[in-house]
Formats: sequence, structure tokens, C-alpha cells
Amino acid sequence: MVTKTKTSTNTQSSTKNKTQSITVAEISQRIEHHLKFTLDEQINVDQKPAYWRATSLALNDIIVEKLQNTKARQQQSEVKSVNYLSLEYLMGRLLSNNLHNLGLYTNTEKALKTMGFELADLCEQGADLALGNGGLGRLAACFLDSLATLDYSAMGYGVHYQHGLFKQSFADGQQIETPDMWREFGSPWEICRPESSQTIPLYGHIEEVAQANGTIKSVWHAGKTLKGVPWDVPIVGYNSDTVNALRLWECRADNAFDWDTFNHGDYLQAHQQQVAAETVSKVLYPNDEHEAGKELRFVQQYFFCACSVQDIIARFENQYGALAEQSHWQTFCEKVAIQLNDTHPTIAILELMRTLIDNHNVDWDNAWAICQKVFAYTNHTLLPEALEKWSVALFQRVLPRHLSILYRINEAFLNDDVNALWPNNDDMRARLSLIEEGHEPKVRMAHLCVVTAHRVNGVAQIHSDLVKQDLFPEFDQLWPTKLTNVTNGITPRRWLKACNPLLANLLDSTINADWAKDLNRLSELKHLADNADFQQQFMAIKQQNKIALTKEIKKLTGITVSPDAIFDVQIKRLHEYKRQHLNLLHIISLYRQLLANPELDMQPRVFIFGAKAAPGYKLAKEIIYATNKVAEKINNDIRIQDKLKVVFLPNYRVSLAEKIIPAADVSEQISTAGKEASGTGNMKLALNGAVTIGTLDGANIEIAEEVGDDNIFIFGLTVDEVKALDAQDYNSYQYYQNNAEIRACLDWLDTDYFTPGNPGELSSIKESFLAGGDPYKVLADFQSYADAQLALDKAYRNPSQWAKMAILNTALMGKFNSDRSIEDYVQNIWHLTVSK
Ligand code: GL9
Repeated sequence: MVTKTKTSTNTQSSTKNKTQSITVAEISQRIEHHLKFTLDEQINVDQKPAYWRATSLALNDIIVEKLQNTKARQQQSEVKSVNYLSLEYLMGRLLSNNLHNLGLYTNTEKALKTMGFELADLCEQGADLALGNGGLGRLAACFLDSLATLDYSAMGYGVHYQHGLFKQSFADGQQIETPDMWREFGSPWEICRPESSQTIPLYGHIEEVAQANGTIKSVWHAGKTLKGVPWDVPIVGYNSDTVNALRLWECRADNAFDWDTFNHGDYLQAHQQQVAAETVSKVLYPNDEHEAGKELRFVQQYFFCACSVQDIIARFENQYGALAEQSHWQTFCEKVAIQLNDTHPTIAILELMRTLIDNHNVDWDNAWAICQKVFAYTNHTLLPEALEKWSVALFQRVLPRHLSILYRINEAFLNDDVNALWPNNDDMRARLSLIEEGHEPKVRMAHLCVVTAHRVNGVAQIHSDLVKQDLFPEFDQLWPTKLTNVTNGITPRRWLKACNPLLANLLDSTINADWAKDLNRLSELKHLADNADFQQQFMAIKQQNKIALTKEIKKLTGITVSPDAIFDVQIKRLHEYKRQHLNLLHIISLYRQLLANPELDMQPRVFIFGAKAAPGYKLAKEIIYATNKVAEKINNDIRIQDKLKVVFLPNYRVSLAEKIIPAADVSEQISTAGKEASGTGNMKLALNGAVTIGTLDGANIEIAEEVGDDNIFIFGLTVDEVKALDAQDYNSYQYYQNNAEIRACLDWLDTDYFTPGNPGELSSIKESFLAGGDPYKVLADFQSYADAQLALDKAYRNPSQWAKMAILNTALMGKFNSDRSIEDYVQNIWHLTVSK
């Protein structure tokens, strides 16, 4: 069955200790080499970008060697590998994390000191790899870190966007977007692999060709081809032997240049094909949980899926021989798992079916069985607007062969599976069909995922329960073991060890174990939560981190804030369901109370926001504008004696999160119950000792279970209460009429108090609550939120009580290590074994 002979995996000596023993002198030498020969820089030139680049290149040499060793080892041991397909990866910066993961941070720091540089400064140099929108893309990045750390064989597949998520700035409080230029001068971390390029067909028509044996074969005559060029970014495991790769596809024209046109003198026109092809991987679509619906996005998804599937097959055949050999289909299922990160890469299913049938002569039943064994799908949201549907007409035009395969899958599914459980039930057929009928028929991508995948998981327990109960109840009836849960996690390497060195040092000296590898060991802190000495050390670190953030705030916004105030943080994409406007409403209410009573007994508070709004999301942009306008007024009002400050930090991204999170006292996780699938910022903030104020939504519920009710501020409607309110026709006007505070705050937004000379500029927010029906129940939750905030203020003013809460939050986050999430996937979905 397996063509190559197995060799012992133990012959390969462990490299992890080797990298850790690279000396300071050796590192200096490597850096100097790149300065001199790669960058042509004079040594000792005082130029941070050059030193950043040289340090990164020097490190990359070490990493690439480890990547090669890993590949050889994985090939030898013939372990199963997982292919993570995601249109998004929010990697952030790589230098600091790669150094930490290799155990080379300290020696590199020493090497650079001798050259006159602070490593921490240099780590601020590179651009973020912002190839994602938010939580979904950052989760993919954390998972790659954990897969390498745990020595699993894994390949991340993504798109090599020329422009990642847009840069955000504010002009008079309004969001301005400019293109992200992360690789304007190239990136030291990527390796181009032209030898693994792919040719991708699209458009055209199908010809039905009669075969000698009497059967009919569909032959696709493509109207156009694209070329996929892969760029590999090495993924370095923490204190492990493994460096895996993230393979990003760049789109180019297959035949870049039209010589005929050129020879006829139309020089510019001759480049047209190239320009058109390049647009496919040009930009990351900036929509957050919203379907884009544009042809270019569809082509982008297909291009990505086709390149990735072809590459997976090529890698398999390279190792095990041609798939066309019947005996190898079984091996393929044993060696390959493909995880679909949301529905964005769904077309991979159709592409694998097509390739097996059309190119490898696998018969339909076998091809389908392979797909069912290989694919699994993660659902990341219940919001209906995020459930992708592509028009059948578009499918027909771009991917006629894939559509015909989809029709056949649908036919078998409806006639066999659906009909078996619900015989002759047209209503059920219409509901479950892969095609949504109507004026413009559409393909339901999530249905295709669920019908194909052997496992479908939600990302927190409540979310997975709701996926079963509300989103796919019929599928759960059809296949009772298919729908499951894997609660999200975060890598403690980036989100504590690297971003919060002071706290990491305290943990190193308190816990006698590599807590960054085994986060559950943090629970040993429980016994110190009441210890006055430890409390003092823990809170002194928080204070130092707050002082550092204070400087950053000043630098970025010009606003002066006091580190003695509560740092209250809401950082995430701007979306109505996340309810930044609930936070804002409460800020306005506090401001009102302070104006009425400047002596109001409260701990000074700084409300810190970070959020990008999708460029086309009008209300989200208005919420940003309103927050900035309210902030301006409050921050400049001397009557309230600095008791309240509001800061909206521009251009929220991974590298900014790394500065905010270590300094946070309070973590705002205030989505409408049932809407936030999991959240992962909630985990990062709690891990760094912030106390959560939140609803019983997503992973907040599991965080509350871990830390206990005394160490979290829970408020608001539960999922069932939200459903009950909807069932009885929620009436937001009632809250406006019956709650004088709500009424006063909303009416204030109608005046020109916050926008002098321009009354009504902020009215749309009030409108969304009243005429708009308040779809996310902001008004229903307001009072309970305000009460919880009051309790939080009181708790903060008892320093030892607060310190205890903060310590326990850090201590009890072990569950939310992404290593645990990955082990869950491995056990229940991928069934991998380690390759050491
Ligand atoms: C999201 C969910 O909204 C989050 O609650 C969840 O934590 C992450 C990761 O599972 O996935 N789904 C989704 O579409 N986004 C999420 O953050 N949006 C973005 O990534 C922009």
C-alpha cells in the first residue's frame, strides 16, 4: 500500500536544543553577514530598518534549515498531515515571536546590544502581516503556532494578498481607509516556490464525450487559465522540533504578456492580462461577517481552493505515488485531512471531486467517500448575513464543471439521505437542498460543507449548541454525531510570553514549569491570589504596563491619561452585535452623572477603544464617529476633573493589541447573547489579568465557569431571554419611555452638544435603537450593564480584592490555550500522530 519503506524516526537528532545553543557571537556574525552581503549596508550604520531586516534574515536562515529538517522527518515518518484552508491569517509581526519560539530572544538581544540596538525597538519595525479581518484570521494564526509547537505535520494554505486589511486613521473623528503595503519592499519571512506553481482553469464550457465503454465523460474546456505562485512563510513551533509552512498563493496571468498586441504597437494593452490576473490576489476583502457577493471574491475563493487542492495532491503523489493507482485512494484518506475555516474555502470540496473524477479516473462513489473522509468544516458565526450563498448563474459562468458536480451531490443527498428520513417531503427538500430556489437561485455553501464533512464544529459550547438547535437542526437529525464543539483558544506564546515580558518573568520565577507550553500550570497561582506580597508584585507589573500604554496613547492621539485610572478596554471589529454603542451609551450616562455631581464617588476611568469598521458598513462608521465626538467633548471638559477619559486608538491590529492587552484592567465582552460565536480577545485579556464585564455569550460562559462568579461581572439577557423577547415582539420604545437615563442620553445625541453647530449628526444611533427596532437589544441590557459597571467600580476600589480577581483570571485561563483546541481537533476530527 505504502510505496516507500519506513525508517526509524529516532535517527533524526532533536534540533530544538541546537538552536537554543547558538551563541551571541554566532548571531552577531549572521546579522553582519546579511547587512554586508544582502543589504549592502555599512556595518554600524545607525539605521533601525536595516538592522531589523538583517536580524530577520539571519533568523530566517536558521528557521529554513529547521523547516527542511522538519519536512524530511515528516516524510520519513509518513504521519498524517492536516491542511488548514483559510482565506484569512492575521499573523501580526514575526520577529519577536520567532525569537521566543526558538529560544533565541536573549542571545539576540545581547548580540544587538553590542551593535548599539535594543531588540525590543527593532521588534517594532516590521509591518504586521494583516492578511485577515479579525478573530477568524487570528484564530488561524494561533492554530498554526500550536500545530508546530505540538509537532504535528500541518500546512496552512492562504492567499498572498498584495494588500492586507486597510490602515485606519481618523479625520475629524471619521474613519479613513488607506491601503496596507505590508510587502512594499518585500518581506524577509517569505520564500517564493516557483517550482510548486499551479495552473488554474476557469470559465468555458463542458463537452459530454461518449466513452468506448458506453459511459459519458464530462470534459471541461476552460475559457481561461490563471497561474498560482506559492510563497511560504515558515511557522516556528515553540520549544519544539517543528517548523511548518504557511503557503500563500499569489495570482498571475498564465501567459503574462500578449506578444501579438505588443508587436502591433499597443504596449499598455499588452499588459492587460497580467493586470486582470493580479487583481485576484490583490486585496483582502475587508468585510466582517458579511457576504461580499462579488464575482472577484468568488474567483478569489476558487483560485485559492484550486491551488491548494492541486498542491495537496501533488505533495501526496510526490510522497506516495500517483493517486490514479486505485490502492492509493485509501492511503490518501489516511494521510490527508483538510479543515475548512468557515465556508470561504468550500469550493475545495468540488475541486477535489472534480480532480479525482476528471483527472484521476476515480469513480463517483469513491471520490465522494474520499471527500467525506478528508473534509471537516468549522462554523464561526450564526449571523444570517454571513452565511455565504453564491448565485447559480455566476457558478455556471465561472465554474460550469463544478456546478454540474454540485447538482449531482445534491440529487444524491435529497433522494437518498433526505428522502430516507422524510419521505416525499417537499418542504424538507426545499429547506435542505444545496440550492436555494427563488428569483435568483443560489448555492448554499454551508449546506455543501455540512453534507460533505465528517465533522462540523462550532467554536464555543454555546455556539455549537445553537448550531445544532437553530442553524442545522435537520442535519443534526440526519447525522447525530456529525455536529460537535471545539472551543477556541489562543497561543500563550504571543499573548503572554512575548507581549507581556514583565508578567512572563514573574510567572517564570513563580511556576516551576514551562507554563507557555502547559498553560494549566498557571493554576498554581491560585494559592498566591490572597498573598499580599504576590498581589503587590502582580499589580506593580500591571501598573508598569499601564504607564507604557499611557505613553503610547499620548503618542498616537495626544491624549493624556493617568495610569491610576481603571483601564477599561473594548478591542474588536466594530459591529452592532458587539455593541460598542452600549459601552458608549454608558459612557454618556457616566458623563451626565458627573456633570450633575462633579464629586461623584467613582474611580477615574479611561475607556479605550480599538476597532475597524468595514468600509461599507454605515452605522459602524457612525458609531466610530460618535465615539470620537463624545471623547473629544469629555476629554476637554475640565468640570469632570479627569474622572473620565475616552480614547479611540486608530488602526487597531495585532501589534497594537499586544500593547493594549497587558495594560488592561477591564475587558468589555458585551455582545448580545447568542451572537458572538466565541470571541478570543476575551481570553487574551483575562490571561493578562483583566477582569471581564460581559454577557453570557460565546466563550464568556466558559471563562465564567473557569474563574467562578466572583471573578467576573456578568450582566444582561441570556440566550433564552433574548429568544423570548423576540418571540413576544421586542419593543425598544418601552425602555426609552420607562428609563429616564436612557431617554436623557439618547435625546442628548439629537442635540449639537457633541457636534457643535451640527445637530443631528449622531442621531442615527438613536434611530437604530428606536425606529430601527434595536435589533441587538442594547436598550434591554442597558440597566443591567450600568449596574454591573457600578459593582465593578466598587470592586476596583478594594485593591486587594481586585488584585485577587486579576490574579485568578490569569491563573485560570489554562483551558483557553490553543494547544488544547488543537488537541481537541486532533482527537475528534483529524486523528493525527506527532512527528518528532
Ligand atoms: C468569528 C466570530 O465572530 C468570533 O466570535 C470567533 O471567536 C472567531 C473565531 O472563531 O470567528 N467569526 C467571524 O466571521 N469573525 C469572527 O471573529 N469575523 C472576523 O474574523 C472578522
